[in-house]
Amino acid sequence: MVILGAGPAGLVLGNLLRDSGIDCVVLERADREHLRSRARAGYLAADTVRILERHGLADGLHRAGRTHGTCEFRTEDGRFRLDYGRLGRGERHTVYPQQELVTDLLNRFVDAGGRIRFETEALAVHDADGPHPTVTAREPDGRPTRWRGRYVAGCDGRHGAARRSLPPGALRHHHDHGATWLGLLVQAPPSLDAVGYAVHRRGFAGHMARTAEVTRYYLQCDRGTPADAWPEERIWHELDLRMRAADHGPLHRGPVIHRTVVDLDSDVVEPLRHGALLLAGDAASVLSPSAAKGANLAVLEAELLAEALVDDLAHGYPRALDQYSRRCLAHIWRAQEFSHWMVRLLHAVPGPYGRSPFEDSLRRARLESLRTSRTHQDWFAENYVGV
Ligand code: RFL
Repeated sequence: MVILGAGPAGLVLGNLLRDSGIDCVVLERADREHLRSRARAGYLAADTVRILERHGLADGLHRAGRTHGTCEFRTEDGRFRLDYGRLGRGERHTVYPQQELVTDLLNRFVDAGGRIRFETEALAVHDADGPHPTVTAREPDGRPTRWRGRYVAGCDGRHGAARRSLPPGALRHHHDHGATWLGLLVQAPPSLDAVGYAVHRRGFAGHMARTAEVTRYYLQCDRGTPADAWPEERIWHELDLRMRAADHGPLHRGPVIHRTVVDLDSDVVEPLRHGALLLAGDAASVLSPSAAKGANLAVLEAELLAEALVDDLAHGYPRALDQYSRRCLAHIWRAQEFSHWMVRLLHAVPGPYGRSPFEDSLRRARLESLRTSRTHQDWFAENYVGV
């Protein structure tokens, strides 16, 4: 079994297969240090935590993660809080930075004798329509190599070799939400004890705790803005205005330690299985980060895929593998639907004729419904924490 990519999807899959005695190798383009420091997600759903617990992969997040169950919306009409941990199914997030989770998964895999090749870039998957697929790769010294396995798991993200190797018939749904975020990691404690979503005429701003010393902020910016375009002064000025710091309290400032620009788009590959090539995580579908679902789906899909592969390879039952794509797509489209709803709740995206007062009024009505309707709040909570 060859696994492409050592993100949450590839490493959960690798650990579960190894624990079941299935021989596998993980090919990872980056070096170990890069994996340990790549900051992305932070909010793990209750289902994700249960999956990690079930397989003995949750020690780190139990030690250092913090549960979280409140979000705050700030709008021109004031602010309101939703204790989503008490709404819907009564479930909370666990805040645990993705790079910590990846480090835990990697350590556990390597300690158990798992094989991983760092700085080895997969180039293409070949012969996926037969029983002997291969992967061509480039070793750290530039040498080409070829890897064989009964199956290849494409867990190498949206720009990886798995997607490039899909047969012409594969369907790729793509939706551009039109909005762009400047994502910032700031060396400062969180400014509020809630996830903060600010809807403002100047654009969206978001606040998400990461650790006691590091906080993530997002600022909507124009498409094409380079990550380093805004000086720190401008960043804090915009955050103060959009988060309405003058009304609701100052933000804790600190140096910006990381910047990234994210165009909000979504896509889904259908199906997730193409013969011996199976997709999971971002390689299968990408969600806008507005609803914090990507890493959670990656873990869920990795568990479903591991179970199906063990059924097939260890017990000779191919049924779960045949159903893998259909089962994942049901979760993926639910998550896509909710994150699409979140994008429209939080942003004014100028259309071809500029800003639409009609859309602005719809968004205001949506927020008002969320503020006042318990039914709407329960629906929100269930979708916000669930995968
Ligand atoms: P990953 O984590 O991208 O890992 C893929 C791995 O594959 C390697 N790779 C290759 N290896 C070999 N050969 C090749 N040709 C290769 N090409 C790539 C890469 O080096 C990498 O190590 O994919 P995976 O495992 O599917 O996990 C997906 C998640 O990382 C992603 O969905 C989330 O980070 C999305 N996301 C969030 N998800 C959440 O659930 N909660 C959040 O709070 C959250 N916040 C975020 C996010 C994504 C963000 N960005 C940067 C888009 C915040 C941001 C800013």
